[in-house]
Amino acid sequence: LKEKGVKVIFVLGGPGSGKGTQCANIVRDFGFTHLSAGDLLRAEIKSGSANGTMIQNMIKEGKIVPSEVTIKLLEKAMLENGNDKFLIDGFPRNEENRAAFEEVTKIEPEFVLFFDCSEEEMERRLLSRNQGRDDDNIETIRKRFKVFLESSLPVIEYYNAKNKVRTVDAARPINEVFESVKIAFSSFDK
Ligand code: UP5
Ligand code: MG
Repeated sequence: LKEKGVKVIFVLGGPGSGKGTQCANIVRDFGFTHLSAGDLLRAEIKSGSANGTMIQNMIKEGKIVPSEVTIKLLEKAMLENGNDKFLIDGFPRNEENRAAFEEVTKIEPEFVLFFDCSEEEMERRLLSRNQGRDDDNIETIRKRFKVFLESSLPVIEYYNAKNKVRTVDAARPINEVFESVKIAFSSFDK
């Protein structure tokens, strides 16, 4: 992947901060391919793979799936796709995810797009999403918030220390958030 000149942007933010919604806009306007780690894991459950039950249980508990599983799915998706620029949404979720991805792929992100949003707003969005996700119930949502604070925010801090984080106030309406997203991408024209 690295030899192919593949470029990666990590799209991070709490559960319900709008990662998937804004990635769809970025794909439309900037020609990236969107890879949601959560979507890839949910597809793996549906496909009836050997890891399916383990993944399903972890998502139900808001826990982070072992990085080897997620990285394999991300690598496969990138290799199967002809594009050379990818939005990786919802990954890496902890320090171990981050280190393993860099170790395996030798790829460092161009930058990290971080959607900053309050828990109250994220909770409201998740409870009204109604797409039948196993983890959109208040018990699991609380667990997801806790894991985000304890394990995922440190990843954002790690990249922040390297000046690689572009933060967007994600608590505003979808089109206003996208205006800020466009500014974050304006220095990445290709
Ligand atoms: N919405 C979006 N933007 C809005 C706005 N500006 N104003 C008002 N409403 C807005 O949006 C959520 C909802 O809010 C939607 O109804 C949308 O219309 C509305 P969405 O764009 O879906 O937000 P997103 O940030 O993508 O929320 P998501 O729930 O997908 O985030 P999570 O990070 O919780 O979920 P993910 O799928 O990434 O992961 C799920 C689980 O998989 C994890 O908890 C974990 O168990 C597992 N996982 C891993 O183990 N490893 C990984 O690497 C990835 C996932
Ligand atoms: Mg999502």
